[in-house]
Amino acid sequence: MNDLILGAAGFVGAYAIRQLAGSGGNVHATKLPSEQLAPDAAALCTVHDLDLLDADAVAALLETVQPDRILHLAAQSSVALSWKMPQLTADINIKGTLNLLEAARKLEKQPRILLIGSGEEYGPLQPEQIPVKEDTPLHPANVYAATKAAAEQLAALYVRAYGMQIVSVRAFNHIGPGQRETFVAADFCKQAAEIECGLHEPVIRTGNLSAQRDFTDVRDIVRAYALLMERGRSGEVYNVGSGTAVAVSDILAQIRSLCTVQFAVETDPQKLRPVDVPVIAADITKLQADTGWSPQIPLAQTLSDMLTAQRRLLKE
Ligand code: A2R
Repeated sequence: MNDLILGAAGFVGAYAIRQLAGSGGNVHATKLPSEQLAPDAAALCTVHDLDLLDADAVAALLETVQPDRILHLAAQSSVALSWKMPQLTADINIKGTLNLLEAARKLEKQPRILLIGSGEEYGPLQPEQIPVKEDTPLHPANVYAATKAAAEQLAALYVRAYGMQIVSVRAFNHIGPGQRETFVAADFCKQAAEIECGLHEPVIRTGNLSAQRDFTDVRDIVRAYALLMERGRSGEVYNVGSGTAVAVSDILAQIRSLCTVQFAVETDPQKLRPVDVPVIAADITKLQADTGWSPQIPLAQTLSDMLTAQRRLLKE
């Protein structure tokens, strides 16, 4: 079994390599030329440089690797950056996906593709729509979400038009050690670790603390991806999340209880978004019915692992 992971140098990539290599697959992974894979993950796979915006290079790589399955993680994945760089976000998330679909369509042996979208695609939800089911209409409320919805529509079209084997995911917030601080839990853990070390005044700066999100450990997320690559139904969309909404203020409270020093909290207007969605939580009935998956790592464990990883980074 040849597995190809696109965008493997990102946060999820290293975890996905470990997951797929661990289940016996022959794993190929791509990264941008400027990126590095985590050394332990790189040792488990064949690494290729690939810019998804280079359509010829995407086609050539797929011809060489002849993948049985493709996990498409490559993206501009930050909502905040998507407001600042909308064209770049659209290029990578839409045109990049189209380059993949076109290259895969032309292969003699069709690979199965797992396309990773986002719970952000749903946009603002009424209380009665939560937890949100996959058949809920999409009303993306930021540039990132709109590009992910567009990529998913293109994939659905390629399934109908060309009979391709594509399973789509709407992933909800995933967190864990190694995540960049453009994401809220990682940001808080980094600030807390810096305060503990005396590198930072004892104040954590936050955006909107009342937002509620569906947080899942990245190690549980990649386990769900592996199961969907195996058992997901082509042409279907699956929510991947915990099924429970947690307020960002609760994440901060849990980090406070793990932190060895006291800190104050201040709102940083830079961290507020032009449009924010108050509550997001996934209905994961379909994922559970088709794969048997359920999350196993408690939030407290994830946050403790993230804070430990940040403390270790600061000591290096
Ligand atoms: O933006 P960078 O330099 O960190 O690189 C990201 C990479 N990437 C690309 N790869 C190939 N060709 C491109 N033109 C291109 N532009 C960006 O994709 C990064 O290494 C990777 C995506 O990783 P993250 O941004 O860390 O996302 P994460 O958290 O691993 O999420 C994976 C997927 C994404 O599709 C998200 O939108 C979704 O899960 O939630």
